Amino acid sequence: MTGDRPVPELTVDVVTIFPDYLSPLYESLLGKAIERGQVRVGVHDLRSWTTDVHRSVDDTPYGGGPGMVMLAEPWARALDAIAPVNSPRQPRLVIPSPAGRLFSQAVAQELAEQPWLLFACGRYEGIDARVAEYASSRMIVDEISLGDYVLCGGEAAVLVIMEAVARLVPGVLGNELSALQDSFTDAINGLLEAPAYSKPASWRGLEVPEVLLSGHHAKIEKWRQEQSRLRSEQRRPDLLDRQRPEPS
Ligand code: JFB
Repeated sequence: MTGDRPVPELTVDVVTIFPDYLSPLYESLLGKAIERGQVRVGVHDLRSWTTDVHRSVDDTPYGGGPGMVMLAEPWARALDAIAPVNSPRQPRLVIPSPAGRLFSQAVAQELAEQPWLLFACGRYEGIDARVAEYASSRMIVDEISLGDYVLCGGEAAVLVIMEAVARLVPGVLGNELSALQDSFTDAINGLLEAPAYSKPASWRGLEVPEVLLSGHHAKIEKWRQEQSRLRSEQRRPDLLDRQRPEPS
């Protein structure tokens, strides 16, 4: 026995005041990758870096206004403990925020190429803005928004981001090909996928489109491309505007 373990391709640290919220990270795809030693996950309670008896993590906002703001000092102590100031190895710091750049498949791809991601989950009205400024002197800081709706904190965003990222990490996804073929990543298309069907061919009076049962691969491919275009026109016309022009 050598005791050799596979070197993780991806390390993920998450700082939050709700560590239990991140338990889904240990399930499914990522859970299997953790078992195989390809991914390392650390979830940390921000309150362990507080110093007062009340373990305070928030206070009122300067300039007034509703709600509370997360204190800079516990965050700085957390960052310094997880990624020491003089260490040459630094994570990409991802801060979910309604004011971040919009998350997309391209951003997921970019994050999947990083060896180490550190997520900072805010609550209340967010984290004192100086924390991002402080961290940016030694690590790349990425403020990311999932979309134009308001969440109560960064935890749910981390779960979404990690689900999108994990399946792009080589060796993490079981089916290596499907990550490349599906919606948004399809290099040829950039459109929505055609609808999918499984057995039985006839179900409660509803039929699978005949062509899919034909075994005629060229016809099936043509049908799927038509469906892809139709669906995109109906549901996501914005995707057609980004189409590569057809050769004339
Ligand atoms: C993320 C968050 C809050 C400021 C803060 C921390 N797409 C998204 N919407 N909302 C968030 C998000 C992402 N990613 C988000 C982190 C925090 C929301 N809040 C609450 C609400 C309003 N203004 C605190």
